[in-house]
Amino acid sequence: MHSRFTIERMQARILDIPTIRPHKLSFGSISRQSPVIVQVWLTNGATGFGEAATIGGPSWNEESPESILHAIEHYLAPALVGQEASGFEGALARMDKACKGNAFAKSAVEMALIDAVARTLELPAWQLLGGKVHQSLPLAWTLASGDVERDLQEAHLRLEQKRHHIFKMKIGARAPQDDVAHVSQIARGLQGKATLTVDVNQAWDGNTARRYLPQLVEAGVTLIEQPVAQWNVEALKSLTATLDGALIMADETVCTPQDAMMLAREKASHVFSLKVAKHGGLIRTRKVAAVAEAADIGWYGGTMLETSLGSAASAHVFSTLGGQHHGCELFGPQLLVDDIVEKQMPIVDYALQLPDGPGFGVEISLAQLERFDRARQGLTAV
Ligand code: MUC
Ligand code: MG
Repeated sequence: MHSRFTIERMQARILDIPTIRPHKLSFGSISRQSPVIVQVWLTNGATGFGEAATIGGPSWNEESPESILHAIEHYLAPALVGQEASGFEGALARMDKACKGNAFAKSAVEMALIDAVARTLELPAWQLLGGKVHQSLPLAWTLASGDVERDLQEAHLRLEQKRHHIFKMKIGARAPQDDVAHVSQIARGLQGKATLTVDVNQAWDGNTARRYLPQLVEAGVTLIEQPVAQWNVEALKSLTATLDGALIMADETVCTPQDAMMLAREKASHVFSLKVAKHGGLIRTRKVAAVAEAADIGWYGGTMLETSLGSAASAHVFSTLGGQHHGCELFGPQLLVDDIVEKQMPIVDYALQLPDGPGFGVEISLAQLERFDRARQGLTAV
């Protein structure tokens, strides 16, 4: 039986978009982002777009732009074409049956389905996700140029422009004492005008974290993201129990609702960084958030440095979440030299404003998709 929402066709492509400056993380430096963009067409004539971005190919976790494209073209699209788009849980189940794991790839497809269905109904996506409770969220910026002077310049400018007053520093690439010195210099330079957080991206072992995190707290850091390896739940647990003056946030460790449940049971984090890609879509992001809320764990609106498409989709699901939140970091569009939407989400008084139009409230520029298409640019994997 053909419904109003039958999926007619799906197409995916990799874009390559340079960043405005090198972005340095514990595992390497990136100078371009390579989001995979999915477009889905329904038989009713509606179309929707989805996105999944990784950072540094497959160096943030197992998935890469190339693996995402492959999974979509060879397994996920064939499992869904001819099926019903509006039964999102059903679509997720079909994708799970066709393909284990591959959360990023599934998230891009689910995002496109939600966009297409919401556009058919002329509703913003948040209406299909439980209704919004936030119209805006405080927006962090990441200082990751690797250079103190440049970081401070960026921070001062963004404070002046009233764009950001939460700054996250990416550490873990250098010796821990050098990271402490770098963070302390930034903290002194900002003289209490900003909230400071760090993301170690799994770089430290438990003993290094127990030794150096108190020094970062002393310097003024209040939120510490993924200080130890993804598997090191014991260290996350001991830090959560003993570190005074700052909160421990899980990122790479919390992907599935089962990961969330395990961390809640182990009391191994104060906050979860939520990311649509690693949870496998908007619906599953809500499931992870539900575990957080039930366990009195806070949430943070994380990013994989998506364009305005993935960032707007993330903003829609984050806008529906109750419980304690610590703002968001959907600043990807600002780190890229250009975007794929006609109009970016506004930032007012240090907060990202939810775009309220149909779907995710952003209009894709087909010309920009063409311009950054990897196949057209003749580029290869990172
Ligand atoms: C991460 O691990 O959180 C988010 C912001 C940023 O600068 O890098 C990412 C990845
Ligand atoms: Mg992180």
